[in-house]
Amino acid sequence: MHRLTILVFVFCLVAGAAFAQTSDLLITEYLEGSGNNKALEIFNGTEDFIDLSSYSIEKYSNGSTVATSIPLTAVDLQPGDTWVIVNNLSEAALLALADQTNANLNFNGDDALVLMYAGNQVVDSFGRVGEDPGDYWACSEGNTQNHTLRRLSSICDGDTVVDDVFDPCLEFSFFPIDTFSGLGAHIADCGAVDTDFPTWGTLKASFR
Ligand SMILES: [Ca+2]
Ligand SMILES: [Ca+2]
Ligand SMILES: [Ca+2]
Ligand SMILES: [Ca+2]
Repeated sequence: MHRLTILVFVFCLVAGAAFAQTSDLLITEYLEGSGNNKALEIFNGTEDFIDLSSYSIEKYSNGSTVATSIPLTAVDLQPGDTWVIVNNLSEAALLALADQTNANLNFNGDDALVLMYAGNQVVDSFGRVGEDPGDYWACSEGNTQNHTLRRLSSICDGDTVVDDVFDPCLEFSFFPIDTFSGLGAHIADCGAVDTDFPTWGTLKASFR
């Protein structure tokens, strides 16, 4: 390769790596509020636009292993942007924050939720599919009923194992019932994580 071509090539690789954040879409907020107040926030922490039409939320109620599917709207979600899905019977203040409403988004604390790609590839999950925990999954900080749970900024990869033990304290912080203020934005502190690009070592080796 010409020297300049190589320089441009290297620059693009480094720039790509620097902007790479999460590995795919993430569930970054879970709101199980009063009445019909229910919401999920999905975050695009990658460097690419993502067409949401290939994704769905699969809801497994009360320990069931059979899902109700909630397709996401066919839009291209920008890098760094969020998509907020709200139950259509939620109160007006919550509906005002919705990018999409859906009547099937009606979990109440003991229901597992899976973010799925192309109907069969698990991208992220919340709760434990196949387990009815009683009323909710709990840990030292709180539980999954009548709370808002926000994904920790340190989480950069989805929970793709849908049926292992679910400890919400490991990846979420807890807020009081009907906390809406975090919906519509998310910070991911993931640095330049990316395995798709060569390291400096492999780059140097390719110049020899
Ligand atoms: Ca509730
Ligand atoms: Ca339930
Ligand atoms: Ca899991
Ligand atoms: Ca948020």
